[in-house]
Formats: sequence, C-alpha cells, structure tokens
Amino acid sequence: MAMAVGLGGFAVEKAAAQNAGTPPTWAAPFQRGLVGAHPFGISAGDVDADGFPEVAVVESMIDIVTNIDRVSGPAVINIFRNKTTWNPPDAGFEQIADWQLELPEPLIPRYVELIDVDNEGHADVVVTVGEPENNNLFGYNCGVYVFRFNEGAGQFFDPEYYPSSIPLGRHRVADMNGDQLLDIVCAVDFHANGRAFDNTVRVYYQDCAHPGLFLPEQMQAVLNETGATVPCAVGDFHRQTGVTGGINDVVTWDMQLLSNNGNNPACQNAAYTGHTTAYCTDPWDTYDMVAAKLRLITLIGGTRFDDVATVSWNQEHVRIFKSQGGTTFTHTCTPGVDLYAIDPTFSICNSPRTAPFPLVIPSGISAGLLNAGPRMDLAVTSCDGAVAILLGNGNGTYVFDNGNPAYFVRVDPQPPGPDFIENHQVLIVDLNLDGKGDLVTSNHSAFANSISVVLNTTP
Ligand SMILES: [Ca+2]
Ligand SMILES: [Ca+2]
Ligand SMILES: [Ca+2]
Ligand SMILES: [Ca+2]
Repeated sequence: MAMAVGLGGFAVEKAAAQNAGTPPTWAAPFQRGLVGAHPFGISAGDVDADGFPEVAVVESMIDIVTNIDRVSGPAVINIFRNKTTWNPPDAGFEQIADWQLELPEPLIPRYVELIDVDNEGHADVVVTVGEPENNNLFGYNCGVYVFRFNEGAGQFFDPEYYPSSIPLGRHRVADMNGDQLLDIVCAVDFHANGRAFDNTVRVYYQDCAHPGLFLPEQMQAVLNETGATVPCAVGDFHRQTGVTGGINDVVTWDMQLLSNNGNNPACQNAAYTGHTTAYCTDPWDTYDMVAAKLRLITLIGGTRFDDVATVSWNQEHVRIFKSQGGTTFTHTCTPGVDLYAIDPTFSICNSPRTAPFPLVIPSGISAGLLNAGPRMDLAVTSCDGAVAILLGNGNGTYVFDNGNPAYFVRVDPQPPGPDFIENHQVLIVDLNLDGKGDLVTSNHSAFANSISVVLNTTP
C-alpha cells in the first residue's frame, strides 16, 4: 500500500489501482431453517442495541420465478438475534418466537430493511409487499408495513400500514428531504396484464409532526419504463450548490437518475429533477443494484459521491456505474465497460437449470468490506449454492477471476447435487464485529427454505 502522510497529520493516500488485496478465507457454511417458504429479502440492523447486528429475512411464500402456488398461511419476517458469540459459528444466531412477524394471506412480501426509523436506538422492520399471485389485486393490501421495536416489551409492535396503489419492489430507507428523519423510497413491482411498469417511484416521508410515523405515499414520475422497476438504490450521486439538506438521489432499475434538488422543507416532498437518460433498457440487466462509496476520496480519481453496482440476471455480469458528480454516470450500459463476467468456469454450482433459465442466475448484490477496509468489495449470488466475491481496488475497479475458486464462496453446506440451494439474495454483514464482512444468503428453493451463513476467517 502506497501511503504518504501529509501536513497536519492528515493521511493522504495516492495509490493507483490494484490494491484489492488477497481473497478472504471462509469458515464452513451453515444453514438455519425458517418457518415458512421462499425467503427472499435480507437486511441487518441492531434490534437489541448491543452493537451486534441482527438479521431479518422475509419469507415471500411464493416462487419468485413463476409467481404461482403461493404457500398457504401468513408470510413471516424472521429476525435472527445475534448472540454475539460465534464460536462455534453456528451458535451465533437465535430464533425468537416473538420476533417472527407475520403478514396475513394473501400478501407476498419481498424486501425488508432493518433500520431504526424512529431514532430511539433499536432497529425497526420495514417491509414492502410485491406482486400478488395471478395478478389479483382484489383484497390485496399493497404498501409498506412498519413494525417498530417496543423496547419495554422486548418485541415489536403490531405494524403500521401505509397503503400504495400498486405492488412495491425494492425499497430504501434514507433521509430524502433533509429533516434528519428517515424516509422510505420504493420501486414498483407490477407485471399484471402487461403492465410491467408504472412510471413512478413511491416515497413515504416521515411525518415531522409525528416522528416514527409516515405520510401517505407520494408519486415521483420517472421516464416511461419498458420493464419492471423492481430494484432501486438511493445515494448521493449529484453535486448541488447552496444545499442545506436533502442530498439523497434515486436510481431506478434502468439506471435513470432522479437528482434531488436539495433545500427541501422538513416534512414535505423533496423536489427531484428527472433526467432524460435511462442508462440501461433491459430490465434483467439491472436485476439488483446497490449504491455505495466504491471510490475512496483519498485515492486518485476518488470522489465523495456514491457509485452504483448492478447485477444482470440474463447476462450474468456485474457492472459498475460511476457517478460523475453531476447528472450523469460514466457510461450507458456499454458492452464490456466496467463489466465483470460472473459465470464460473469450473464446477462450483449445483444442479444445472433447464431452459429458459440458464445455469447461472446472478440475482442479488451487496457491498461491504470483505478483506478488511477501506476498499469496498462486492458479493453477488452467482449460481445455486455459491456467491462470487469481487475485491475492490478502491477506485471503482475490481479484481475478480471467474476461473479461480478463491473468488467464490460455497454457501451450501452440501456438495453440488440434486437437492440444491437456490440462493437469491446476499448480504455482507460483519456478524462478529471483527472488521471483516461475513455472508448471509436467502435460500429460496423447495429444497432449502433457509438462510446460509458463512463467517469470514481472513487473518
Ligand atoms: Ca444486536
Ligand atoms: Ca426504533
Ligand atoms: Ca426525511
Ligand atoms: Ca466478521
């Protein structure tokens, strides 16, 4: 590492690329079973305020690929308590009956955020409800459900329900209007009758007159969408001048940037400038996305802005979109640019899938620090039973080799075989607070309604 110490003791790093370090090492994976079926969204947050993150997993109760045959019964959001001792590794998580939160039939929740929305020190649960089975919206309460934690009782309150006029996809919780109160930004999820788009994102601002509660949904227009706007990401991509607050911007599945105009009044809608560029046009090309500080400001070419990493389901790659600090990203889904092919060239996956789905279906992406900091790494669900690891150089480029097993982590405790784990979402979270990100996946198939946990053992 090339490091120079500048005047005043301020460390200035002027390293160039290729400082990603060596691949992390991993403990044997273990699984934890769930109570329902088809887990999908995962999130981490500290519920009991001991500093160690808990993990929430949503059981959607339906196969996300076919969206038919919803399993009967309420959908469950499982909160695993972090017991703080991870030796042996599989002793670290505890399932608590009171922390199994339910949404009634026929709701199909897909995404969860575990975050302290009311700023009282305990993470709360924010869940969105996705597309109904058979497109049947009758009796289907679309919207956001917020289970706030009740510190005195040690469990969660019944949920507050905030309706939407359409099923919701990925959501993000961040302050969008600069009043220091977290708000909820949602992509939409609706394929019914060919309506694979709605040309809006939905925002629920926290009610500054009643902190902890949220105002009714606001619609923010986006460009005409040609596919499902299931993912979205929130970050600071855009330079404003004279802004006093409300810096967070939104990107939709097609990498369309909604720039926050800033100077937004508390408790009111933020103003956005929608841009005319949809950076991608194939909805499968940005099946999931994450915004994070992928470039260190202390490096050459660094920035204080967030960048976006996306994962393509059908093209089987990860792509990096670097914010240019204005209203543009560095490229428009240009083939081969900032692109990392994920499909492993050796046998690590479980049973091959049949058409129309290929063997490899990267479908979830997470950012975090895997071989210690400060360069942001990426984890991607790469194929059944395995996660790919991309090591960050700290400048928006990555070291990854799809022919080298060191860049893959098996999350299925079983060797490749017919009873495969279909891991759809992945989360980097430091479960044991040793400074190195661990992995949690949601395992979605009929063979494994479970999560997998893999502890990072990098020395
Ligand atoms: Ca905790
Ligand atoms: Ca709380
Ligand atoms: Ca706010
Ligand atoms: Ca760790």
